[in-house]
Amino acid sequence: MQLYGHPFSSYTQKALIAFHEQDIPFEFLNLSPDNPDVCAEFARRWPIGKFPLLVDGDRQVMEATSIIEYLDVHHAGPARLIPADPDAAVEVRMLDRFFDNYINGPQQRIVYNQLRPEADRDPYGVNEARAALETAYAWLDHRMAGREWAAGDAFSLADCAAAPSLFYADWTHRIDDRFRNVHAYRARLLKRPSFARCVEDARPYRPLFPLGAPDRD
Ligand SMILES: N[C@@H](CCC(=O)N[C@@H](CS)C(=O)NCC(=O)O)C(=O)O
Repeated sequence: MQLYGHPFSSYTQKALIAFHEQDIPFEFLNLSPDNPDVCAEFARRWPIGKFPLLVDGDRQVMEATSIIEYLDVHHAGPARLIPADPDAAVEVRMLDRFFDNYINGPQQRIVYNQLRPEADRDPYGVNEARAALETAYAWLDHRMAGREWAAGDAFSLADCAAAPSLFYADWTHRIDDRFRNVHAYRARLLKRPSFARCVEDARPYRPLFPLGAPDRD
């Protein structure tokens, strides 16, 4: 299998966590400007241009969640990232949507705004995104009281989504200290070997963070 992505990209990391969790062999195709052929092939395969993208023989899977679902169906080891029980799986998928839509969504809006030319920036939209993050942090703090992982008792797809989302969201819009359950959960995710490996592999790219990477994590 081949995974197109970039080590510093949150959604690439989300998919990489699943590969590392299950120890699934794959080739990583880095979408770096240093690899124009890889970038051209990716653009040909997926004109929408969002990564990661998985290629497995004739099969092509886009969207990080769908990649993890695909790995779980075709390549998973004994530890499933989507529970076999359909009702437990609903909960996992629901939390996966929460992290993508309500944590990573607003955090990406703030970061992408920063990449625009100054005259085209949207302070109103940034304020909305910051308010949305505050609401999401408060909801998550309540949700994580007494929980180790986001859904059920085991590490799942939802935690794959949570790890890079919370990692970058805290850089973009600091998680207030009063959200102790969120901080503890983020710290647990950072210690998880599958995600710790992503963070280490991405460390050289920190100067690329448009808002300036903080000197921690
Ligand atoms: N819905 C997509 C989102 C992927 C996404 O936003 N990827 C970012 C990198 S983290 C990207 O492709 N950015 C490049 C661009 O927007 O041109 C998924 O879940 O995989």
